[in-house]
Amino acid sequence: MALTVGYEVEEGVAVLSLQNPPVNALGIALRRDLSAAFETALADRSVRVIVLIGQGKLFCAGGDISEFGKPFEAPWVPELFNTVEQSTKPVIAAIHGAALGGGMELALACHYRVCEARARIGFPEVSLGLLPGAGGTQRAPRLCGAETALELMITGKSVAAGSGAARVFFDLIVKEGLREAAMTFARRLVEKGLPVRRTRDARNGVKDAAAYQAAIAKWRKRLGKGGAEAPGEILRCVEAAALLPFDVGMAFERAAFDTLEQSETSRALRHVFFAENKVAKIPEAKAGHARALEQIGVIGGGTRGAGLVALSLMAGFDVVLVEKDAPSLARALTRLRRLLDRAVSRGQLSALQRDGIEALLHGKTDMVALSEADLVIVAAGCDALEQGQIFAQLDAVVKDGAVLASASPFADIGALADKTGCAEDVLGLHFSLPTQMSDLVEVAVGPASGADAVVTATTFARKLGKVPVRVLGVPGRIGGRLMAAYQAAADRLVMSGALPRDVDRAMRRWGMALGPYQLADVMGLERVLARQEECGHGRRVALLRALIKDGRLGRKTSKGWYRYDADGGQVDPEVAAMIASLRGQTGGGSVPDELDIQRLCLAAMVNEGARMVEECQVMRPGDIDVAMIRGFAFPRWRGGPMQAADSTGLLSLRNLLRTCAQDGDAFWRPVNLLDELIKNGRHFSDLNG
Ligand code: 3H9
Repeated sequence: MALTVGYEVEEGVAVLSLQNPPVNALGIALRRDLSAAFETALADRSVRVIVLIGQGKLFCAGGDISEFGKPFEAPWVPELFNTVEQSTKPVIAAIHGAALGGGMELALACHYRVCEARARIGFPEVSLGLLPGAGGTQRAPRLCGAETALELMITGKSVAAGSGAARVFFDLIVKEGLREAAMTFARRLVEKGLPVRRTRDARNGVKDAAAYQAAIAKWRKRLGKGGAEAPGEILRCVEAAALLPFDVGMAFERAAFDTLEQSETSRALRHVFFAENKVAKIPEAKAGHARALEQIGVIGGGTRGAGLVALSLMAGFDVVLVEKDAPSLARALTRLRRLLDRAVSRGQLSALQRDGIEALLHGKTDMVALSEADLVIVAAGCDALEQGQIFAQLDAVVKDGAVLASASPFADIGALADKTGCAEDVLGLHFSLPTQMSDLVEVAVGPASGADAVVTATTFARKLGKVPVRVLGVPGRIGGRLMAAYQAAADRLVMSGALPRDVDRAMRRWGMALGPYQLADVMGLERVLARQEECGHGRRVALLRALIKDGRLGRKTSKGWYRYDADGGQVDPEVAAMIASLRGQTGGGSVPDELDIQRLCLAAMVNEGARMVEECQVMRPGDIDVAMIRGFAFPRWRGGPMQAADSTGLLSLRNLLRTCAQDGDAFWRPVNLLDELIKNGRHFSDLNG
């Protein structure tokens, strides 16, 4: 097997190069090879200095995340880094690209550090529900103090090595020519006879005890009492760095790391890390090529359309916005300006840039204006008939090779493609709302969608800073269908004795940003009704229909599931009375408690997700998780609904669904995939490939 660490000696300098593509992660092979290379360098009497450098695009992206949660194999990372630090010959880390997590910890275990100014350094472990577990919490503060260490470790953000407080870690920062600079640095060390310099013995960062404690106190206050586990553990470890001898601090860090590594939260966040990488792997990527994209056409300047125009302009595209007539166009432009102003106030755009990008916009009332567009997104036409007509008209005006996309989550892409003579160029691009805030774009692939069109659409989504998730072009997409199932579960719970506020509270406590009824009021009840009907829940919406009939349309009418006044949403006795009356008609049931609520809502979403996996509408369960986290405020730390189902236990969810299905409603029947997984002792995570 090829070695993952290169070894060469040049004029008394041993150069050990990490060669473990794609990111030089510290997997078992690299750890063994690095350990062996160190032994060789230490034993080689001609070697005076050791330089550690990364091959490829970066120095090292840290521990191999795929090994976490499994029994570790020696040499384990902290021990290996201790060996590096204990080296009797000076060790220099030469950093380019990035040194992240364990990669930065490796650099800290070296005696000297040389880097490229633009290299990114940081401790992203917190985003995996972990802490730097290879000495980072003990070594970094000894160099940089508590404030910088906590800032880096608790936010998890990477920074340029040559910027601000990060400079303190480095002995030499170069613009380019890293290897030569490191070699010169090494030779100079030998010439000057400079000794090893172990970070464990550094005192610079901890000598001002008052400043150190002030930083700890500041971050403790900022973290508050509750919250995620990893930041609290990071804080305690960094505090320990100033109080405990190094080796005891290391043991303290190790214990905290082990606990976090075994936690459900870290398991879920690690799952999300890989799911977000995998979601980009789509079959079309192999065969397809992205077409050139200069001009984007958007038909319809409503909330969704205006949002799309704003995003496209901000990404630097020339945009043609088409509305049906001059007044509609004027309204769309006003909406658009409001969005751009908001982007300025959020700091996403400068006032100067806003004025500049407006020059890229062409507002028109005739589809002929789309003749040069490379991609046209149809954000108008509320029903299939209207969308079909628009696609037929578009076909006559657009140039060959233009990609035609429907922004509607309910469009049947195959049916729309049939209205055109270019079925291979037709697909869906569903941006979650609000378009400016949400990261998700569901790329809906029809039976005839060609690979080039799909790759072009995903490239476009990425240029807008979004996460594209591939789904088959059947109505509802991922988010629509799972949110409709969630709502159906909530309604069932309300009909069996819970109140909307109980459901909302239970789901917020579970981690959702808003409960289903709060969300419904924000969305507008008519939109919720349309979604429920489109997703096949037409016979489960009696209550919703009753509210709409009563003029309760959500926040926009100051009453929906709640009543709104200056103090926000209040429980509305009239709604309670309507619920009671409908319950009287259907018989009601036993009152569900918080756990019942959380489990049924999850079970409904998971059953719908499993249906999509079973019917091959999504490529993997992890794609559903990414879509729900990125587009529908599903708590990231739960890992998405499919991961949450794995953690909760498929058997208990399946049994709950079976109980619900006893009333004859087929929606609640567990899909076969659930039975199959349970029978074979498998999980959704086993289907992620
Ligand atoms: C840690 O270090 C803990 C220590 O404190 C203690 C240990 C005891 N492991 O993102 P890309 C894969 S925790 C395993 O497309 P880019 C990734 O899945 C670690 N795999 O590249 C993908 O695989 P595939 C702390 C990893 O250029 C491929 O590499 N470090 C790891 O767009 C390419 O990745 C982090 O959290 C890993 N550490 O971005 C850094 N990293 O091709 C995580 C990547 O099969 N990594 N892969 O889909 C990143 O943030 C980005 O990969 C990076 C490069 C910015 C480095």
